[in-house]
Amino acid sequence: MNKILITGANGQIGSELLTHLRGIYGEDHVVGSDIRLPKNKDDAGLFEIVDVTDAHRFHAVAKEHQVDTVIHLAALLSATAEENPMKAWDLNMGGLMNALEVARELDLKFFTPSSIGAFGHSTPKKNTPQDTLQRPSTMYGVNKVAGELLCDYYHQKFGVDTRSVRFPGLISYVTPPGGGTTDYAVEIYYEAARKGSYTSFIDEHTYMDMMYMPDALEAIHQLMEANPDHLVHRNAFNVSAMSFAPKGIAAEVKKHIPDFTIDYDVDPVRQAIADSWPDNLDTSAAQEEWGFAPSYDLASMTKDMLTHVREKTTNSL
Ligand code: VAH
Repeated sequence: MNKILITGANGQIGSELLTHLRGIYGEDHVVGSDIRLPKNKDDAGLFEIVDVTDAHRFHAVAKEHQVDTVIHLAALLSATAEENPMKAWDLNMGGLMNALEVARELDLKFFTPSSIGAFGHSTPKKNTPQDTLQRPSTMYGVNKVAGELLCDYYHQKFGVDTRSVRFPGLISYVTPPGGGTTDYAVEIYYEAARKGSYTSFIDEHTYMDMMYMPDALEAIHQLMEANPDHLVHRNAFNVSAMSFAPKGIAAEVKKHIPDFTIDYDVDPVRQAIADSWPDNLDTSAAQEEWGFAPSYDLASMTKDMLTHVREKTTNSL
């Protein structure tokens, strides 16, 4: 990669990926884009307003900046997509098709994330294989499976260098997620720091795969720089760093905030989504084909998250 266009650059992944890749490739080698400028306009760097459902604008911006890579992140997440499935289809699939067409027309490398949401009730829940049944029961999951198949199609049919990972729940302190089923695992840190307690919308015993954002950002960089000759798979690799349930992350928070308490007010919509997802993934293909190796586990992530969230909470007082 030399010149990169990121869509959805104001989002949970995009806002941090912009900084991460600019630190590697240089400020002027990474163009951010989203449907509006970022809040901190002054230090936004190269940034364009792009609605990914506008194919002409999307193509024009990629051509004008002479990028060699598109990292397409603009999408609605699982819970929001379930509330508004038609809007999710239009944005998640219409935007993806436009992104793939731009990559084909301009001969660009291409990345877009899939998700553990691409699996369903009939998928083996434990040690979920790289190649297995994918019959999701959510619009988000349908979008992700269709997206994986489209990305493989554009590679096989048109030779586009498409690569993707199935992200687990991503946890970060920079930009809060929006509309995700795994968002509880971010909220718990903020609520623990603010008021010493948290009410979880996911049942205490529900396991889901998770990863700290620094590991997710480096996974994108590593995969995109991997030798294509070593890739047996492309769209999309299972990646995860840990698997826990709300009771597990709560116990880890209590090690830092002994009086912390958690209770439960389960949201049936997001609980149903979580119940359809795996407990933990087999990530051996990503390890073997491009050296995936996350650095953070639940203990080290919790220590780092609470340090930064406490700083943000104190500064915002
Ligand atoms: C969501 N955070 O909850 C996203 C992600 C695996 C979860 O896809 O929708």
